[in-house]
Amino acid sequence: ASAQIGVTGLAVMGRNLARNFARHGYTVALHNRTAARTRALVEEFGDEGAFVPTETAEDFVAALERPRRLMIMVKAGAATDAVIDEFAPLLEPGDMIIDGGNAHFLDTRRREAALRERGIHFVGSGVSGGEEGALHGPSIMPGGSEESYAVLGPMFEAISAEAEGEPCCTHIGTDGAGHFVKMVHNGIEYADMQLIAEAYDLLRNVAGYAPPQIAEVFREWNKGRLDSYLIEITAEILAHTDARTGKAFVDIVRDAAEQKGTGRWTVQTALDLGTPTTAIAQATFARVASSRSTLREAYRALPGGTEHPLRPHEADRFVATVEHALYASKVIAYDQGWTMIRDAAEEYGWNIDLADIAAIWRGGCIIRAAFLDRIRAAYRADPHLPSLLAEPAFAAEITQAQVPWREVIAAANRRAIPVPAFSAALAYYDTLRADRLPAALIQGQRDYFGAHTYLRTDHEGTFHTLWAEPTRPEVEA
Ligand code: 2AM
Repeated sequence: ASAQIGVTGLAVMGRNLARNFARHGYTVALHNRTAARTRALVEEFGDEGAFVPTETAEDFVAALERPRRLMIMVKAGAATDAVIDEFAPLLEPGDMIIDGGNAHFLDTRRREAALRERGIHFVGSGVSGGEEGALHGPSIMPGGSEESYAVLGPMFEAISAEAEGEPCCTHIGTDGAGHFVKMVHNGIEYADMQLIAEAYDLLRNVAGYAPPQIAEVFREWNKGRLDSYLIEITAEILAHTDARTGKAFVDIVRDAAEQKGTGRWTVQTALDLGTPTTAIAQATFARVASSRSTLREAYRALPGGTEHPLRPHEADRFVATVEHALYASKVIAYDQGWTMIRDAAEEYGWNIDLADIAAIWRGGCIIRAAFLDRIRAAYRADPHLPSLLAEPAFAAEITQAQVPWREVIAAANRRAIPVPAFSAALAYYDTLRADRLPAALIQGQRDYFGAHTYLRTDHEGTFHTLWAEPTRPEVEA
């Protein structure tokens, strides 16, 4: 028993994580359902560190130092349960199973509770950054017990990405907190991608820019407050020319966006928690809608906007306008994500440090961005900040963005360019800042047809109006 960690499930994510541990000096036990993968890893990368290849579950478990640390890197869902069922009987109290897959946090809560009864720590851990991240440093979001983090934390922090010398890994909270936060990360990622895509669409079809010009705009933006991995790769994608046709790459790709489902989970969960994550929801629906070819065909010939693209001098001014709108919408989308994490922390009793979430997303993961430093600072200064917009610097930027933000959405509407995420972000802002909302009328409608009662602005108590009576008298319910 010499391995500090074992990895089972040696597809590309598992393989790269195993190599990452080994490259950091850990002895790594290897296991895979199909032993050929285990052998291939050792053959190809065996000189990178200390690997202990094993073929049977028993040998794998026997290779692990106590308390055993066994990391599962298989497909989320039934495969994860199957692997847990295979290994749990071979483990002892104090041992740890880490699930580094993209599990649903409710599955993680269930598995954690079941294994806790047997004295086994189950650590559902978000791992972000894809294949490259897994090998060179992901952002790691472990849930599970404090005791498990005391052992696993240093190992995860060693292999995680770094941002300004700090590891992109922290103990998120108990049971499913890690997988929850990973899910929200992906939801925010959907929103950020959609916002960037809408900004591109505006530059293309309102400003009339060609893809290489837009690439240049994104490159410039990447030097400022929008500095982020997603903006950076967007510039590269837009600058890419298809070798086959000589056309802009973006013009030869089918415009039907796919998804693996974490965005959908985020939206479903947001509804359950009562969190209005509208930008994430619109981003998810935008992907879904783009893929509905029959519906798109049915709508295709219907009328849209009438206005022409801007003239060149107007177009150049429009670029800065879009930057404001993109930035403001992005702040709202992230604020919605953080609100969702706060809501879940309350619902599930997780003690989540909201500043730490920003800190560990600064490196390794897809939404890594300079702007996360500011989110961290905001929550460091006030852990109970009710919203990012309650922080003066963010409020000032949003104030500054008012005119351009609205202008961009209006310009899009007039030209029939869909901007669902920009619009959702602005509507969210206007909803929350409104002095009075038409929700009052909704309450009236509910009371009218369903006697659902209402509260008054001027008196305590619950009331119902007898709508069927000619004088509409009010009664206390
Ligand atoms: P395989 O190489 O034997 O297919 C990603 O699919 C990884 O998870 C692969 O390493 C795969 O093993 C493993 N995997 C998928 N389903 C599994 C299951 N039900 N039991 C064990 N490993 C599984």
